[in-house]
Amino acid sequence: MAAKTKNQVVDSKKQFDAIKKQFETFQILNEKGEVVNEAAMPDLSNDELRELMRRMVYTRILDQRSISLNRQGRLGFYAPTAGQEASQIASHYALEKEDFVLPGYRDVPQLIWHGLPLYQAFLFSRGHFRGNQMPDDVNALSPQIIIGAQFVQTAGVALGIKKRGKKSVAITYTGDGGASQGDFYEGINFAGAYKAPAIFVVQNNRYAISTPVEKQSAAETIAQKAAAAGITGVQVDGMDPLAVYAATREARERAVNGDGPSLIETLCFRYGPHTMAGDDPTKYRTKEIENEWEAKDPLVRFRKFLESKDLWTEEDENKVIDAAKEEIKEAIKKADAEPKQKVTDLISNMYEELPVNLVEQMEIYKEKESK
Ligand SMILES: Cc1ncc(C[n+]2csc(CCOP(=O)(O)OP(=O)(O)O)c2C)c(N)n1
Repeated sequence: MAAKTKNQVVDSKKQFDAIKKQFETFQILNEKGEVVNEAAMPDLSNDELRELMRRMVYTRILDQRSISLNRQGRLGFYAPTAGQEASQIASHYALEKEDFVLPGYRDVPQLIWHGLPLYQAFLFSRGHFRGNQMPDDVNALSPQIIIGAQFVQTAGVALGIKKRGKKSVAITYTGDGGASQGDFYEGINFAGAYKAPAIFVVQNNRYAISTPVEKQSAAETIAQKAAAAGITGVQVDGMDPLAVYAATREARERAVNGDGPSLIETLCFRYGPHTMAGDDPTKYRTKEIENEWEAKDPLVRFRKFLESKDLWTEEDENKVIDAAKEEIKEAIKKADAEPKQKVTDLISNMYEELPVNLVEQMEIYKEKESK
């Protein structure tokens, strides 16, 4: 009897090819600052476009000054942001004031643009409790240090927003390394199941400290992980501010319209080290890779685009740079003037009602601090 040929159960190649087609990188502005996707152009006025540029230039200067202040010993923990301005600032620009921001440790710029005073951001860097106290009108949590934890928290905050019937969203940020954590999967899955109004942003800057993204996952994109959670996923050119803005704005609309959460992967690069604690990027990436990414720079690209529309000049840019430097100088002075943190501050800021053992310790420290 002739052997019967069996049908293949799964055609893996076909499956992967289909997935790949669904998660192609979304772009509006190419590296030369030319619009390559007119149909997707976001609805931003000339003033709004200029404001987006202002914020990105300011943030680049803040990064340069923060690195320098850190080297002078005037700041503590600092994770550089240059190269990620489009991913950070343009995504935040698509939000509304009432939206809730849950940042990672590299996402201090979004907090500042959401309303955290700069001097408090400096205090956060110094590990001072005042840096973690959001003003009442700023819907945000402090930067999360535990990789991925903010994804679970965001699912919860978004569910809370839904239960209160509010038309707002919770947005969170992590890196490509964060997308390997269990919390990432739990967060997107839970938010998907409850159609919670959440936006999950993964800034894929290609390295989790020194580990390249290729070693983190066999999946071709991080965006495609959305499919397993039953939510919308998109991979965006994270050096293109207009693409990041458009994708985030659309995700926000989906969320507030009750159509559930989205996962946005932004392809970007951090030009500096992982943090200022001493890693050396030359140990894990080549100059060629760095040059390749610097050629995609979001500020250069957006500047070219704005200049082509007569919306930006060198004078405009210098004004922003000077104002940023001045504000940073004032903010660091204000941070310096903040009373030193005491042990009793830590204890009293942690609990509304002190547990018995801390009542005792509080007395001991009060006594010590009074001397
Ligand atoms: C749960 C947990 N594991 C390990 C660390 C140590 N750690 C700090 S940053 C980092 C890499 C994160 O990389 P990625 O998520 O890609 O973000 P990026 O720093 O590139 O923005 C690791 C492993 C941590 N903070 N939390």
